[in-house]
Amino acid sequence: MEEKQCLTFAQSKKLIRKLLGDYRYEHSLNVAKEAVKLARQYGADEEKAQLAGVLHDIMKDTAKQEQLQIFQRFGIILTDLEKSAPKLWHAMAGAAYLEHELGINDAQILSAVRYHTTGRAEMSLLERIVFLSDFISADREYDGVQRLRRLAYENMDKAIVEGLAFTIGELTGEKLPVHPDTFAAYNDIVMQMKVK
Ligand code: DGI
Ligand code: FE
Ligand code: FE
Repeated sequence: MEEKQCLTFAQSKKLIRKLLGDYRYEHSLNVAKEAVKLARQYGADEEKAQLAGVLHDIMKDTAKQEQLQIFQRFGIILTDLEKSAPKLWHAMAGAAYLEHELGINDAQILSAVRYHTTGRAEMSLLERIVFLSDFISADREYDGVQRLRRLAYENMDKAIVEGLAFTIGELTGEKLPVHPDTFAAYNDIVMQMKVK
């Protein structure tokens, strides 16, 4: 069956304007902009990158209780680790909301939203673009962001692995659980770089 996207960029913007606060709305526009640039650099579909970018945090400002209701409504079972880490929920809830509430059936866009926080092993080009755009968008201000922005356009996988290492370092520093997909993403890229 022909894939249909169901939403234009303009419609997506309007939609997230209602669902997100000012800060998160601006962040989403910045991620969309960065995703288009990365898509151009690495030969991905710029329109899909823009849509996935603008929609990636669609559930970020939604109450935890409502996110849990989304999981329940669509039969999504959380692991114990996921239950204990509410910051991971918006990615899973976002993909489910896009698919089931908005009727978006583009599997590439759905999985780019689904895995934008943790990453996973063998990420697709679109998944990697959204993951990285989220890390280097214009509103990000952490130490080393300039270097990571440069690296993102030179070697996407090196930049992603830097991002993952940073996140894993932060999480372990605070003794927070690291999702298996985060480790899998990290191990996958590191091992591929060693083989090369
Ligand atoms: O939604 P954003 O703030 O734009 O960015 P994001 O979706 O990457 O979320 C980042 C947050 O998610 C940050 O507080 C760290 C957390 N996070 C990322 N990977 C993991 C994680 N938290 C846990 N517990 N485990 C992870 O593997
Ligand atoms: Fe997010
Ligand atoms: Fe984000």
